[in-house]
Amino acid sequence: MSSTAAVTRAVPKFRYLSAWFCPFAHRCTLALEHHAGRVEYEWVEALGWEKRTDDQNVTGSGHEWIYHWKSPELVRACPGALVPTLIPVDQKGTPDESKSVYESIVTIEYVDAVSGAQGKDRLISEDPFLAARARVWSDKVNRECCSTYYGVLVRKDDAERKEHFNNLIKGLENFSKQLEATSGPTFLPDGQLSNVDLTLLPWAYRYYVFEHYRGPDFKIPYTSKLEKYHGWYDHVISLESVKRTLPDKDRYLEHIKKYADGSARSKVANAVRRGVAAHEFDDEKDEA
Ligand SMILES: N[C@@H](CCC(=O)N[C@@H](CS)C(=O)NCC(=O)O)C(=O)O
Repeated sequence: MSSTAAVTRAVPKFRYLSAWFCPFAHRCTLALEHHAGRVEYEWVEALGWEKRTDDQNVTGSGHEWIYHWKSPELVRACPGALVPTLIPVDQKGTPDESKSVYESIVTIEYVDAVSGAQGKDRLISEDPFLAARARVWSDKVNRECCSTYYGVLVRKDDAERKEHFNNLIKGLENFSKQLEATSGPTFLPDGQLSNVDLTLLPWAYRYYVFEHYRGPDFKIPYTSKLEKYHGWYDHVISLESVKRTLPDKDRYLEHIKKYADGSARSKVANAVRRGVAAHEFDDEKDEA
């Protein structure tokens, strides 16, 4: 055997602690499906909601939705007990909770790193400059285009909702302008999918709920400043690896009602109700 002969590589396997509705987890699902065949996973639904009477008047709606159930495995494997959480499983099938990985944007990078993919299949560019730029933009779209989503839904005052919506549109315009710098419809050149696309996509797919719960003024407009954004969206949403991950729109609409009527109690909802951005939640202050 020559020293350059390919070594057979064991496909990395995971228990994937997730929740069907969760856009943060959706990021991780997108990475796992992008690398289907190069990584394997077992989906474990790890959160359960329950509707209760709001005795303490926490939500002001007369009722509250709380997480009545979190899988014990999730509580053990992730300090904040949040999905997505990935637990590696060895070739004999034994999970190692001491090596769990969480935080959705980190999970994208991790899945990409263990996938063994190369070149244009990578979600983190092999070019250090492009990879660095993508990390900056992944964080930026998270703050400007994803966190603002909860402000539009959870805040009660219409002017405040509008302010969050306008900030979201500004974020999409910034993203749109960056897309002009590439040759392809994606953030990286030549149509290569990246952590930036996967960070934004779960929310971009969910923006339709605004029109339903907040009216026509909250529809993402088709302006010239957003032309590239819409082109990006149409491209990424039609990819086969993405289509496999999309939750049913009516089912999700029903789920997100608890955020739209202010009765959801989760770390993200509690943080936004308290007046800070969704990504600034505090494990202690915002514990549901
Ligand atoms: N910063 C985390 C946020 C994840 C998150 O908030 N996930 C929600 C489900 S959509 C969750 O697990 N919530 C549990 C809780 O609020 O206690 C990430 O990016 O992974």
